[in-house]
Amino acid sequence: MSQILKVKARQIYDSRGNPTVEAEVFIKNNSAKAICPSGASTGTYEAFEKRDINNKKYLGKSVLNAIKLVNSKIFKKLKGENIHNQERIDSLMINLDGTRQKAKLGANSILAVSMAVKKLSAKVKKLPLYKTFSVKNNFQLPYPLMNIINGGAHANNDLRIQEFMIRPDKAKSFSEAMRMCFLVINNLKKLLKNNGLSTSVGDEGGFAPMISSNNKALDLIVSAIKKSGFKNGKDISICLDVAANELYKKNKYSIHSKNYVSVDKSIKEYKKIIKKYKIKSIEDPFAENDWISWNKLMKSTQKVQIVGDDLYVTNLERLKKGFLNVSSNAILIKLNQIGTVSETLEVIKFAQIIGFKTIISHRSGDSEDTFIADLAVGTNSNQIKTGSLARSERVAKYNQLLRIEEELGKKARMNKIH
Ligand code: 2PG
Ligand code: MG
Repeated sequence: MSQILKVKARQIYDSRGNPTVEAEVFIKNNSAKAICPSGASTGTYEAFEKRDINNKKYLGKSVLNAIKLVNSKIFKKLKGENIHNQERIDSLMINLDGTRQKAKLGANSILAVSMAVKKLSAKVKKLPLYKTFSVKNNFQLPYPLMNIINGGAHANNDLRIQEFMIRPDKAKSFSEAMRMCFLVINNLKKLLKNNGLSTSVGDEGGFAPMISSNNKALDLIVSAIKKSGFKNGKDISICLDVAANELYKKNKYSIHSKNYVSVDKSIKEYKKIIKKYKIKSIEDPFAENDWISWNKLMKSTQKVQIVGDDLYVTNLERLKKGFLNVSSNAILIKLNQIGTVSETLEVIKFAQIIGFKTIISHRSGDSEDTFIADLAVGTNSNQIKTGSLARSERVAKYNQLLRIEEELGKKARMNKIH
C-alpha cells in the first residue's frame, strides 16, 4: 500500500517567473506533490541547482534535464520503496547522485521528490504535516520575521542591506503577531507615500523604495512602528539580513555605504546602528569564508542574534565549524541549500542541541508550497522568515501558520524569543 508506484516531475514557474521543479509521488490510490524554491543571493557551498544553461529557448533557465532525471533515474531507484521511510529514500537519492553538492542530479530534482514523499507519508497517516516532524506535542508557533523593506539583490534600488525585517516580540499569539506586522506595514506604506516614495514591492513582498541609505530605511521603519502604537526594541524589533557575500571585496565591505571599508570599521558601524535602532538580529553580517570577522562581531556584541545563512548553507559540517569558531548563535534553515528533508532535519536537531536558534526560511524565488510553515512548527523552530504581507507565495506560509494555530486551539503557544 505504501510502496512508490510512480515519481513524476514537471516544469512549472516560481514567484519570479522562472522555471522550477514540481515533483509528484504516487502510491496506490494516493499521491502528493511539492515544489522546489530558488535563491538569488546564494552561497557558494549550497547544493547545486540544475538548470539547462545551454537551452536558449528558456534563456538557460529551464529545468527540463532535472525533470528528465526525476522521471527516469530517480523514479527507477525509488520504485517499490516505502514512503514512510524518509531517511532511506533520501539516502538512496544522495547515493545515486554521489557528489558532495548534488551536482549530478541537482538538489532541485532531489528536494522536490523528498518533500513530496514527506507530504504523502503524512497524508497516508492522516496527520497534518507539522505533526510528522520531531515535535510530538506542545507545539509552538514561530515568530515571523517580516521583510518589509527589500534591497540588495532582491530589489531594483540602491539599498546595501538586502532585508529590513520586523519581529513582533511582544505578540502572545501568532494571529496577534500578524496583526502587529499588518499595522506597521500599513503605516509604512502611508509614510512612503507621504515622502513621495514608491510603494511597489520587491521579490519578497517588502517595499522597494528608491532610497540608498540604510539609515533612511531604518528611520522609516522606526516611524512606522511608533505610528502603529508600538515601542521599537520592546514590542517590535528590527532585524536585518545583510547578505554580505554580495558586499565583499578583498577583505573589505561596503555594507554601510558604497565605499569599501575594513572589518573593524564595519563592526564599529554595526554597533552604531544596533544601538541607535535597537536592532536585535543580523543575518550574514560578513561573507561566507570570513570566519574570523564573524567571531569578532560575536565577541563585540551582546544580546544580538547573529544568524548564519550563506555561512552555513544548512550544512552540518559548516555548522560544526561555526560552532567551534563561535561564529553565530542562530542558523537560517533552507531545505534547498542542502537538498533533502532528512539532512535538513539533522541540521536542525544539531543546531538545537548546541543551543542555536533555528529560523526556517523561504527563498527569494518561491511558490505556493507551504511546506516550510509546517516544518517550523514541527521542529519547534523559533522564527520563520517568509517575506512580507504581500505576494501570495509569501502570505501563503503565514496563512498556513494561522490555520495551524486555529487547529491547535487552546494548546497553541508562541515560541520563546529570549
Ligand atoms: C536570504 C534569502 C531569503 P535568497 O538571503 O536569506 O530571504 O534570499 O533566497 O535570494 O538567497
Ligand atoms: Mg540570507
